[in-house]
Amino acid sequence: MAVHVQSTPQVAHTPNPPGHASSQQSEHREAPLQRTNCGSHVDPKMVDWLNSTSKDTPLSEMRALYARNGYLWVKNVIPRSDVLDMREKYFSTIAPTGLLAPGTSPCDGIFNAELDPNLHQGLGATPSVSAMGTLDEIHASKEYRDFITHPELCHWVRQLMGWEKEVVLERGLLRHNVPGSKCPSGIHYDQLFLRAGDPVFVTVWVPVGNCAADCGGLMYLEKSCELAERIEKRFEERQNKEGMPMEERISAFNHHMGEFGHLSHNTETWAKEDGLGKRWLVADYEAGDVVFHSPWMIHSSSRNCDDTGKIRLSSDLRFYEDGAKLDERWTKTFYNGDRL
Ligand SMILES: O=C(O)CCC(=O)C(=O)O
Ligand SMILES: [Fe+2]
Repeated sequence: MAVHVQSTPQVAHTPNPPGHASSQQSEHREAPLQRTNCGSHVDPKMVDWLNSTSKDTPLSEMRALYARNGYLWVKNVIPRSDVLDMREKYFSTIAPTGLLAPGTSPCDGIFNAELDPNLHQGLGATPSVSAMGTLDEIHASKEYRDFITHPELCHWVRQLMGWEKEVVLERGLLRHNVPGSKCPSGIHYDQLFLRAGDPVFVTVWVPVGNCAADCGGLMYLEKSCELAERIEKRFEERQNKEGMPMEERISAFNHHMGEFGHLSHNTETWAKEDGLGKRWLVADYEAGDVVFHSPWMIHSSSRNCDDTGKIRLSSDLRFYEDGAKLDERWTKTFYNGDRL
């Protein structure tokens, strides 16, 4: 068993007020400045905390929260040691590319400050050519295959969604984000990338290691599912008008879309102009947490500003109910060049 030295934040179970989505806590902590690719930071008035839910919350309440908010962030779903084993596996496999600070342990995942962060991006951005084979290897590894079918994850998906049997898409992704590099994930909702299937899946975003709000994790646009559905309808109308071939329609990279298939990389301007002035919700995630989010929930990542050099690592997985119309393109293990 690996030795894990990631420290647990002092307030382990309620890092964000209100720590429980339905709790009565009134103390309010200022959200930290969120740095992105555009401007120095997002207007603090547009940033607030994501609410976490403890796993002993009644299921009916959790389902209601998921339906109302488009996400459910649950604490302590996966044993912390299983998550940190995955972190160690990832960084020890990628260490020969020189990513890690000399003398540091793979589980800590500390970036080598001598390197140019923008040349050492992970998936979602532009990984270096030297890392590509390694990323393929990690995604195909037994450890990662076991991780995406973790019994706790599958149990929670079945329970939350009320499904008898779930199917996990083989194309799960591990994404690292080094301090100082551009944000890997622009603004999007996941259905954009899985248009060949019905919008009935659930995404599970798993921080693989602690990830404080200034460490480049996901931020969610509050109550944004209806907005995303309207945006997708507009895309469909334009595609119909043009008579766009099906193969292009299902692509998140067709000519209606922005860079990398995203709606925008300008978090503040987009939220103000297209996002109806909604706020970005951020979080101090911990190893063991998971966030379930809807195919329509709008989200993006922020810049990793961790001053200890900690690399953000996360995994995102998608589950459908057995028998649902799923996006077949995502049923194969990720490899560089799969163009999805
Ligand atoms: O981790 C990221 O940067 C992106 C993840 C994501 O978009 C998702 O989980 O749907
Ligand atoms: Fe996403």
